[in-house]
Amino acid sequence: MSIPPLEERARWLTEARFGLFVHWGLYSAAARHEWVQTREKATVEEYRRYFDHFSPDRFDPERWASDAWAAGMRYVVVTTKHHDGFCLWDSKLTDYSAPHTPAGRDLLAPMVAAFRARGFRIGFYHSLLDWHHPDFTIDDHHPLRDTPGPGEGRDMSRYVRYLHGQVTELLTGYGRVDSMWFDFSYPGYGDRGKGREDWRSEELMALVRRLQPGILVNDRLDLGTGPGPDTGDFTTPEQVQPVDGAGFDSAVPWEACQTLNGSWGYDRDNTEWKSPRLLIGMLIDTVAKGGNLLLNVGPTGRGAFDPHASAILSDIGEWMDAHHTAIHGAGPAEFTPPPDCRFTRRADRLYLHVLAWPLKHLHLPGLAGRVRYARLLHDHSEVRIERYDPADDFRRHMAGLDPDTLTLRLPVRPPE
Ligand code: FUL
Repeated sequence: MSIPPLEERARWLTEARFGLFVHWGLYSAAARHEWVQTREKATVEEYRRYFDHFSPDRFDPERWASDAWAAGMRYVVVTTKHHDGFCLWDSKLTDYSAPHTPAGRDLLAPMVAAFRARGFRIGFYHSLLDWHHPDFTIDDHHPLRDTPGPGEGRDMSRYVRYLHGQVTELLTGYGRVDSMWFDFSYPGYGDRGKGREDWRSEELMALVRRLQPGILVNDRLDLGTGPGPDTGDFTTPEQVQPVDGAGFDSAVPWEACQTLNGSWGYDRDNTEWKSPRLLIGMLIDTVAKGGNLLLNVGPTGRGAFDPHASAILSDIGEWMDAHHTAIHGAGPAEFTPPPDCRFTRRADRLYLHVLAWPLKHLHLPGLAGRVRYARLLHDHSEVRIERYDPADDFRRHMAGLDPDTLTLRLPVRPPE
């Protein structure tokens, strides 16, 4: 089957603009960050206690999906397997999976079903690393290298067969998968010798393309990005708002991923929650620069969203309810915004996002004569356009404006 052009495959992604990232696995029970196994140098045996006690009795994927939908998210990317090697689905290639914990069942299938039923596009995060697999080579800069284990004698090629086999299971057992989110190769690291990450990335990419010709693949197989099928389809800046769309290949979509509090997995005592206002600002900034925002929630070991996370999603949802037309299906505009503002654009509508309320007047260079009507988006109240008598150069001169500049007279009270 032939692979549709990137532009066509990526249309849903750039239309959606906003997605939910879910990091959920055994580390959610430890509740101390998804890297807890390596941070605390736990051996496979020590870490197994989370496997033995993984009993997510509050797991309610319909609720996850409805909360995320209400927040304005339109796609989901879920950790099928994180670096700890634990599989949320019923893999035939290992017993280190949800059905073999007290959970007793495949947890990926109900998630996919719930999100798909709501209208979400489905993405699978899949770690290339595996701290559980006996043949995975723990690289030489990894804290786990000091833990007792087979060490020598590990056979990476066996692990790679396992990796490719699991990817095959994921891309044949759950219907259409819209994006594959591999994590991660470290460019150039292999040159240091020991611990070479050789995923047989080219073959893996070809396998994914063959199994799901319409899929999007991220950039973490280290094959570069570009519009061709042999490379990644989108880039994934992590925990950073890129300066602008530049620096990335403009033919390739990008998706910034961000946490709510610095940790991807549930981290009980981490209180560094970003405010809804900040996150909405990040979403706006991202769309204004032509990208997507993939915002993460780390559900608890019981399978519920942390109340802080739910409250944040609900606040974002309130904003999205009134402003989603400036986000969904929107993208960058060709005008330079004034300080503390961003433009997004959708067809002939220009959206001006005012991140800090200005002093009554807002001057928009290059827009004089190009705007028919202006209003606040949340309640459609008119925003007055200052009409200068072309003969009256005096006021213009007083404000230091050039004739190309459009001036809006903003209400004193910002929208709440
Ligand atoms: C990183 C991982 O190491 C983190 O745990 C997380 O999954 C993030 C999205 O990608 O590279």
